[in-house]
Amino acid sequence: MGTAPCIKLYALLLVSAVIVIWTGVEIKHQCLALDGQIPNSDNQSAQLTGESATQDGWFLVWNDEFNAPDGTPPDSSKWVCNIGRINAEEYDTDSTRNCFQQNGQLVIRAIREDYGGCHYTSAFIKTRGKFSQAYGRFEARIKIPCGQGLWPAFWLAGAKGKWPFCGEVDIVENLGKYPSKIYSGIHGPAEPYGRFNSTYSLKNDAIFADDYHVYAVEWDATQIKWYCDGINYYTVTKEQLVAANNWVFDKPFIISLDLFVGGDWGGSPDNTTLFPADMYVDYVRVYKKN
Ligand SMILES: [Ca+2]
Repeated sequence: MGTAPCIKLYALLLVSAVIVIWTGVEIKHQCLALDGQIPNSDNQSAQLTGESATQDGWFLVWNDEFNAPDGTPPDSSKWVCNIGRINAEEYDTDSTRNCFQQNGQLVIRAIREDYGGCHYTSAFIKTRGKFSQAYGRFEARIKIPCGQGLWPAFWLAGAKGKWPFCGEVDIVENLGKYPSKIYSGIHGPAEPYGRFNSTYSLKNDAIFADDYHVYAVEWDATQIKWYCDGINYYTVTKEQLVAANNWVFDKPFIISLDLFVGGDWGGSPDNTTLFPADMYVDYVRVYKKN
């Protein structure tokens, strides 16, 4: 074999190796289709008694472990469903096709279907009129979906007043087209689309949708701190927000969970987006300090 064919062979091998590696990376970042199986939440919702009901001085005051029988809707003593086209492109329903409990978790399911003048249905539940609290640790263990046009969120809103004057704390939001990044922050009177926000990524840019993660805020009279799996990745202080005329965080807030579809921020789904798309919520827990 002469030198030139040998170089060609090496070049071919190199190109093949690059293609194999590149394909592997692509597969890693692909949003996988549901195989019809709803995952098990790994039973992180054990009995919350004694020691397990406290952590780092926080006492459990409200929770939903979503352990009701498979197929049941969210507990109406804790949640209300927002119905209609609220925010993005989907029609939110109170149907158990879009929101139900299974395998010890809440499933919020976005479906591609024509309904109520929209091309998608999904669900948006909140604790309005059922539960609100000022300050505390608000946490949820969630497996979000991914895919262009999906917009899952776990967030708090001031129980009274009009947005943005009521205030908003976005514990976690994700745009499905950026599956390795979550968004967190606040909105207030001076910052409807404000500058008090942050993003967070996992090690090696892992996809959030690949696993359950614990998303939380710890909020008191002086600051709000954001956590993912126990890591504090963002903090805003009352001092900063007062200076920016944005501190409206001394009053009760309600909890929201939703899976929006489309909208100005993340754009519409496209032919790569897989439906149905599921957001799995193992639990929501709220703690208070003594
Ligand atoms: Ca659970």
